[in-house]
Amino acid sequence: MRHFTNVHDLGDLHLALQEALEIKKDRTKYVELGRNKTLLMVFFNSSLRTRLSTQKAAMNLGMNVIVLDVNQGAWKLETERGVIMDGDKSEHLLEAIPVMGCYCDVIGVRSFARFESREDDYSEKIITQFIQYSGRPVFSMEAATGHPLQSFADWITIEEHKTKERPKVVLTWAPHPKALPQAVPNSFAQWMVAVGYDVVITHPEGYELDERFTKGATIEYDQMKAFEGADFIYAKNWSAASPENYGQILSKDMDWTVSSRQMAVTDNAYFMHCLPVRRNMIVTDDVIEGPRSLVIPEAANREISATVVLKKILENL
Ligand code: AN0
Ligand code: CP
Repeated sequence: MRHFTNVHDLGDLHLALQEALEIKKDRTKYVELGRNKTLLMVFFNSSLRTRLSTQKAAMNLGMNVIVLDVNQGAWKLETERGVIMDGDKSEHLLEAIPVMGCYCDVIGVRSFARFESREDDYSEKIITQFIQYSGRPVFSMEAATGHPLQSFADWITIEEHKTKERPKVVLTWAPHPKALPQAVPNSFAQWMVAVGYDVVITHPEGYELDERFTKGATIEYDQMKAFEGADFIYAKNWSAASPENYGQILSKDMDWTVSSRQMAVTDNAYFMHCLPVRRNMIVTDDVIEGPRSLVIPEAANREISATVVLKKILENL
């Protein structure tokens, strides 16, 4: 594998899952693979889990790691070509990217949707430029429209906990005070369909996700109906994805907050969320603290998904 921005980059998914379970038993089994190789992690946005788990994954593989927080200490970067740079931005991404490539062997990029233009976000303008101009393998640490390292970890977590061959997995929208990207729900829907689960997505009208990610899933606008018989509930807020309302908040309806009321109609479902989560907006205290909550095992599996992805990239260097 050269670059990783999508479930389809990983190749045979079931082999990848076996590798993940093998690595989980012996995390440093491939510690020689990354010796004298350097990972550069570039963050345009905040992170707790991705930062720590990806660095840990690189350490499992014996790599050296450099972390760059672009907005804290680096020059402000211009991203548009053709701009007269007489404002506050001192450097252009078109120089910065190849320079970054000089100091490392692999680059991880976190660059959220900016909500300035749906076209720019959905063409993955920033991470695509890293792929084009860095000369290095690039992987997504959450880009504008996807967060595949998260979905891979979510999949590992479901495989570890499922009791049915083909569980019912429900992705539910939940309210949030700020406009959030569609990256996590996009990747989750796409990954869950790709591995063949029974996938239902529920959200208020207007929150339809792009079909390129949801094809194969069932859309159900009635949240209670969607939850019936579910084995896994995956909550997430996202802002509107449609061209007409792109990036807007259309609802803050607290009836959608996941509580014991909805969990009661599931088949004793597990609760999942990628974190960070706002309690009593997305999910009530009792559900996230309850015995069926998987939020911590999911986060733990981020180290595993990142180790598998980095291993595959290193094997192809
Ligand atoms: C981000 C998002 O919704 O995409 C990161 C989630 C992993 N969340 C926030 O910005 C709160
Ligand atoms: N789930 C996740 O990616 O968390 P961070 O934003 O803290 O990295």
